[in-house]
Amino acid sequence: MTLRIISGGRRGFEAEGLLVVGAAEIHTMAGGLRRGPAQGDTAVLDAASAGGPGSPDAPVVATWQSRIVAVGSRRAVERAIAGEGLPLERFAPLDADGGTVTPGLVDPHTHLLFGGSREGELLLRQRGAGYLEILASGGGILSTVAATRAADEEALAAHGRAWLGEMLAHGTTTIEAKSGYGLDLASELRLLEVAHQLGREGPIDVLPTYLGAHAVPAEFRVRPDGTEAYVRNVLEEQLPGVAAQGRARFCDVFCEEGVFTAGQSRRILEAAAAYGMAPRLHADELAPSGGAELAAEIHAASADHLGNPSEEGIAALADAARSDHPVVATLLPATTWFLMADHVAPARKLIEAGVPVALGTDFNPGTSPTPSMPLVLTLACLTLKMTPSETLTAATVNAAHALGLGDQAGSLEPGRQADLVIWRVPNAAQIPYWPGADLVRTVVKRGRIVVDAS
Ligand code: IZC
Ligand code: ZN
Repeated sequence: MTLRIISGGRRGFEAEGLLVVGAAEIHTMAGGLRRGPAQGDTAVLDAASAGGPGSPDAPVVATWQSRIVAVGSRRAVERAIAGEGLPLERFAPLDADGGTVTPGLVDPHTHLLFGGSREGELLLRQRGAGYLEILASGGGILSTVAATRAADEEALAAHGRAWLGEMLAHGTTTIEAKSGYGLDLASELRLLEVAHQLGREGPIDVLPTYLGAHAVPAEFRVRPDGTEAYVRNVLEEQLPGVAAQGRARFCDVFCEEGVFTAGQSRRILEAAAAYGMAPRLHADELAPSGGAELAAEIHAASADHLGNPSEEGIAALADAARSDHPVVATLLPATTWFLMADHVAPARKLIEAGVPVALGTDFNPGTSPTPSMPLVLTLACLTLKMTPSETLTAATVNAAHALGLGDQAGSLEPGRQADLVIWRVPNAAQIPYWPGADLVRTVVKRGRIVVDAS
């Protein structure tokens, strides 16, 4: 097999049409954010019940330039193309060869950009050290901060480009990328700028999030009022600077016992919202810390991790799900797995309570060094007891909603971005079923073939 990643240069390039034919299944994810029993509804069109992949009733997807034109039976799609006045002969056939078609995967929680690596912590944890214990002794996030501050823009961009290539090869077409390894204004701005530029470069769309409140940096730790002084630095110096730069779409805080309290997180996220950065948060990753409750209270776009939320926190997210401001629960099972944690996110409880669930990699050098969303789907099935269909929803339409992109990405519907993956398996249940296998055959981003492993 030859894998060809054809990245870069999407701006200014106009693809013409593609007609994706020969799929055994097309999971359209049409119909918006999913919750409760609908979490597992992937709005699938299958060829077998339409007379086989060669039949005029078999499902196809048509894209024109950067958008989806139509999805449905070949007959209906050709009619729709004609109805739009588009030239059918300029739609190049793309043969899925009996594979499965899904929207491009959306990874709504990554720490894409950092210097260095932390493989040493794996050994420390195997010998019994705790995550927060390693952080308190100056390791963990703080060791990545030292390496990141020492890295220039070029080095960070080269690192980001390489990992984005990995993500693309695993079927991811849109990501969120947090800062949070600079922890001073200049370094945070550098991370946000590089994330923004990598998104412009393409083909993956990159949405930058400001995470200045990821940890208290070493220069503040030596002060008796260190945490509070750093929170004031975030509020008075970093947030205005980040707002003036204009790159960050979201603001995030590591709301966790021993890191930032719910009260400190609220002050930061409310100030950020006033600057136009929508709130999302690291909520109750390790211990119940009021993160889920805060996410519901401030109408966060998403509450992430939820490895150990309180019952009240789950109830608050369930109430939010019934309101006009549903908070997406973004679960990160690769992290609990890699930390060998004794808690995992209560995915079944959340789904049964009607909370919309998304999945992300949490790609970072300490607790989840994997760029692979398919691996995350496997871990969600095995450790969170989500069904394969629920995981696919979580990695597409619900993840897009967690990023405020529900009307652009995460589903195959007319008008949405033409972001899709052809998987070399005959049904979507096999995507999490072969962990570690390379199942991506073709990736299309904004109507262009950007990975071709056929
Ligand atoms: O570098 O340890 N939990 N932030 C919050 C992380 C994990 C990333 C890290
Ligand atoms: Zn994270």
